[in-house]
Amino acid sequence: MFLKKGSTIVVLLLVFYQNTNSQSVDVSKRVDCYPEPGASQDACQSRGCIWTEAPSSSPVGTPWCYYPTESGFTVQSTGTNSFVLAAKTKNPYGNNISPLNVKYSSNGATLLLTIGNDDRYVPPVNFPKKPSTSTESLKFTSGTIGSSDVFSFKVTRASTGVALWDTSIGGMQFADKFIQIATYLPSKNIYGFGDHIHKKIRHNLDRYTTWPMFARDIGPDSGSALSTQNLYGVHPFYMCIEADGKAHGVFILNSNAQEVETGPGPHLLYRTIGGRIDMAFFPGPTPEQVVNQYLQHIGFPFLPAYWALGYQLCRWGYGNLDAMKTVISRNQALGIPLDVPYADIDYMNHYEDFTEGDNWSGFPAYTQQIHAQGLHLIVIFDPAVEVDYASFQRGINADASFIEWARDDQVPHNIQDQYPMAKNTKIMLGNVWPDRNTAFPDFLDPRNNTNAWWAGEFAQFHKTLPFDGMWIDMNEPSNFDTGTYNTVEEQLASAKLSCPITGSDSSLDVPPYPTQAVYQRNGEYLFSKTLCMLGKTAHRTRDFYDTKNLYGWSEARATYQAIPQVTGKRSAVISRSTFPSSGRYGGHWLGDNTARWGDLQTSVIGVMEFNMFGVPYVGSDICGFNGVSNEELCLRWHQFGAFSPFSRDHNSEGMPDQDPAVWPSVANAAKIALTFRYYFLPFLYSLHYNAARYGHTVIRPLFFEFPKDEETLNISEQFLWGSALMIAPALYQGQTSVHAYFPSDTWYSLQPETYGQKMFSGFNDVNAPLSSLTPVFVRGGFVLPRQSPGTTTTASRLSPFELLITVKTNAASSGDLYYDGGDDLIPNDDIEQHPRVHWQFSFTSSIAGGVLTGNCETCSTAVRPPTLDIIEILGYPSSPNFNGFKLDGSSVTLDMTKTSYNSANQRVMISARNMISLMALKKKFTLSFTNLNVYL
Ligand code: MIG
Repeated sequence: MFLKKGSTIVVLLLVFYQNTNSQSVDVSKRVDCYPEPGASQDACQSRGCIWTEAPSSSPVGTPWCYYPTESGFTVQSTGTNSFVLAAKTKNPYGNNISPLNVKYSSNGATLLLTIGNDDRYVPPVNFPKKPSTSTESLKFTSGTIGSSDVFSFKVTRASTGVALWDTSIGGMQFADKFIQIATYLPSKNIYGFGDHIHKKIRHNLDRYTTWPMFARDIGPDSGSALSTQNLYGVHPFYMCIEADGKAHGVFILNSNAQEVETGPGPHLLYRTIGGRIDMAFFPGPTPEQVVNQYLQHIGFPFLPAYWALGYQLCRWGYGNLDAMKTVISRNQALGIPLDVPYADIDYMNHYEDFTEGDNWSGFPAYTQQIHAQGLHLIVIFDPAVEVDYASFQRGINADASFIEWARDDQVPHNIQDQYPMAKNTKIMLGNVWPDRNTAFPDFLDPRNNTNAWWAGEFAQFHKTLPFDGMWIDMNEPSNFDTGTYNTVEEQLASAKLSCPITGSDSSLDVPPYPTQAVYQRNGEYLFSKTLCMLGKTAHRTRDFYDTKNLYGWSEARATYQAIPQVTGKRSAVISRSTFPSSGRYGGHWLGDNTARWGDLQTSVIGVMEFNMFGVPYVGSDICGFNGVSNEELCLRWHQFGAFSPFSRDHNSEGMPDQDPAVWPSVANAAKIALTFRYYFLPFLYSLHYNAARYGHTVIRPLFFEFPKDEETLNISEQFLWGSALMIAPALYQGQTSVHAYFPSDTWYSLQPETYGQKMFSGFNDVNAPLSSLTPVFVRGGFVLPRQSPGTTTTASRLSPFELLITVKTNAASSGDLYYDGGDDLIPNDDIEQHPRVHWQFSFTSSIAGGVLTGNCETCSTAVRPPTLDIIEILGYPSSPNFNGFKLDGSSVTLDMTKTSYNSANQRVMISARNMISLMALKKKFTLSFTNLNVYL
């Protein structure tokens, strides 16, 4: 008690010290004033900032040059929920905009805040912004910093008074190309921001770390201790768990190059180089509710076709169709569940979209063949099209837009004029996979010409090759070897796309502060490996500088929206670049990882993070993409990958084969893990339905379900399917057991060796055999639907349904089952109108017996689900009387060859052919039974 009081005094003294002496800010609370290289005392002070060397005991990355706390804007006038600010502090990267508007409002329980005037660029993303609900509310209050007149604000949780944001740390800036805002945070439990490689799911706020967010064709680097590189997509969203376990989320809508610096204050500093700051604060109070509120705002994920939940086998470098056939059939021959063969760019004619190469002449016939087996085909498409063939000509004819130069005198005619189809256009030509130059479709064209042409290309090609899903790659967008120029002569001398780095045309390509995305890559620019920022998009209405991060998002949308006229069936689009709300249109693979253990470990975190980002259909390249994989790694990766919503083995060109059939041990482990997956697909599909219909996650970190258990807050190598199934994969070389954490609750093992056993709470070492099932556990209190697995989802979904009921003492068990046509379209994404059955189950038991009830929440007679034939109960303490089962009051005759009670592991198995109809007409059922040793 005494000690506590003492430390409070110390804190108060520090605050006092700061307020009275603006010349020094504690090393943990500094807002960096010189984020680019080359800081010096003079340069720092000429920015109006403070220079204090940090002692070596300071947190890693402590800035020596930092803003005075009392820096930012003052209030010029105050309106209703709004302020007009005036610049007070100097901005090192241009003049601060003054007057500057700040407005806030609420949308249900979500608090919205905009900083920036109406003439500023706003990303054209069209979010649904459904009002959220919560048991909690947030409050906005404004104030001034210290004894100054500098504006600051707080967003507080009304119930506890905890400040989620408190900008009195200072340092706010708002120039045309340099905007920043900093805030204290209520705790160091910060999750999200993407996409990056995180070695732990929780950020490390004991040090200063800057994470650039700028979509780029850069593969994940899990090999170094810390790699802060931005990857393919941009997700300015984070979640925070407060000291009492309550969660909130914050989203900043901005599509410019941007970055976030987290620090030990705890605090964060957000910077962007364009647009404005459009924030949404989500009150939770549970982590799942935070994601739910976020998804109400940005949009719910798409529902993948059922087949897309099957195992997928891919590689780059098949060389020809026969190579592909060989790999697919050798895995099928081993009985490995397999739904989706893939073709990478190899299948194209000279890497031209919508064409087939000479070595692939039998591809359409093969596609018919795999369809006949109940399999589905996904093929790759790149966004950039060569400017000398039919697809491009049709685009020109259709008046589709492509990313353009701003003016004709910027066009390098030496390149342009080689192409009759592009000659009289301003289209910015690049170089990607095709032999000759390419154009980049402008999917933001508001006239829809581009998207209509794009859909038409798919539709036409589909008539030749009846693929089922679309894999869209290179959409950061990636361009090879983008160069630089100072003069027009230099530009004309280059055979490649080059961008201006001097002169008035360079203002977008070489802005005053290009973010760490540039500084951390020596010699690079914003345009490196992509197009020039001065390009025009959205049919000449916007700068590529502003919209670049939306490229993959807009391509995913165009591709998703093409599906009805292409396959005419529900499908799956997999996109490399993503942005908030990409999940509405497709899934994501985590990009070009490497066949290393570290990459397997970070994959677990990546899958959890993309679920927070509203892209639940996600997975890593199983066995590793770059580099040579090996038997043990590939085996463990399959044991984990079988539990990723998107489950695909993928390999780079030139690497030795790594499909399961290469090694008998991998084939065996993959078969076991995938067979388990296929058994539980009805549960996984129901989770995806709940994501699509209500805005939920599919995969959850442990802290989502147990946020008050501090131990869970940094568990990075275990995860849950929904609330009920916990997976603790082996992720290290030579590992034979997993030191797994079991939050205080009832957990049953589903591993065959310990099946049905209750697990102790806390850390347990669980066996992780190479030759058996991944450590997987089910939580008490749930009802999970499943179906006896076939080797395709097409076959599996015809099996009778089963329920796995897990008992939790003194509590009911509940769960749900979603079933529909599996691959029928959902017109206008209106899932409410979609023909389906959605059952809610509840199981209660007492010493006397048990009762299972089913209620069909939404029931369409157009859907004909198989019957429910098998019920398994784990943790049932006494034997049911198998002669006394009643379904809606009538006796049920059980199949006694498949019905049993095992008292050793308290497991009940109940089976009867066609036991319970799940058809719409039923609407509800009650199955009840008494226990044997009870005499009433
Ligand atoms: O420049 O299509 O991330 O999955 O195999 C590489 C070839 C292009 C990158 C993708 C990868 C794919 C590869 N692509």
